Amino acid sequence: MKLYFTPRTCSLAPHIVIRELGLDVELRRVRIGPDPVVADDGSDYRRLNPLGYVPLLELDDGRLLGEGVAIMQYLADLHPAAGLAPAAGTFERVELQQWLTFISSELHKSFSPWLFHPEYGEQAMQVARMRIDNRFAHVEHHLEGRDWLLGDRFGIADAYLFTIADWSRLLKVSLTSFPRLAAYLERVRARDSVGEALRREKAA
Ligand SMILES: N[C@@H](CCC(=O)N[C@@H](CS)C(=O)NCC(=O)O)C(=O)O
Repeated sequence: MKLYFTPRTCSLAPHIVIRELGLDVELRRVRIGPDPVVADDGSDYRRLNPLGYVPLLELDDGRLLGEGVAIMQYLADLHPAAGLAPAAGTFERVELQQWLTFISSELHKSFSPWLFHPEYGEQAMQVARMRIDNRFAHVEHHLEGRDWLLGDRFGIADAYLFTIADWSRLLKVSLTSFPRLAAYLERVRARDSVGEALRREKAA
């Protein structure tokens, strides 16, 4: 398999999942932007993903899978014994999907314009900041008495929440009002899988 990724972006989440599972996946770096290209050969990335964004997973038989939450669930389901996602058809799985959707639509896509689209202007940034603060308060409340988002073990929702919430550091957003979230991010960062994914992205 190949994972098309860009360092420090949302593609880190499926990359962490790959490291958690110990999968032998080839990393292919993409330079995102108006004319996205695959970094090592300069080919037009839109020929693989017409939407131009990462992440994208290419299976060994050539099939392509886009959207981070779909990629993470696919990978977790290939190796159910690793326990990164509850079994499909259970209430716990739907709870996982509830969190994945929350992270995707309420956090990820609130951060995106702020991080990647300065042309939206100051007002849009202020709206994003307020929205993120409100959503972080929800996470902070949920983390009371918990180490991980769901159940008593690390899972794919944690890989995703870490990836997105850690953008706070890039944007110099203080997490002093969210001490549980801050401690949670350090807990996730301390995992071997996360260290390995960050190292490989830096070296790629
Ligand atoms: N819905 C997609 C969004 C992916 C996304 O926003 N990717 C960003 C990086 S975090 C990107 O590649 N942006 C470049 C662009 O939109 O042109 C997903 O969740 O996988």
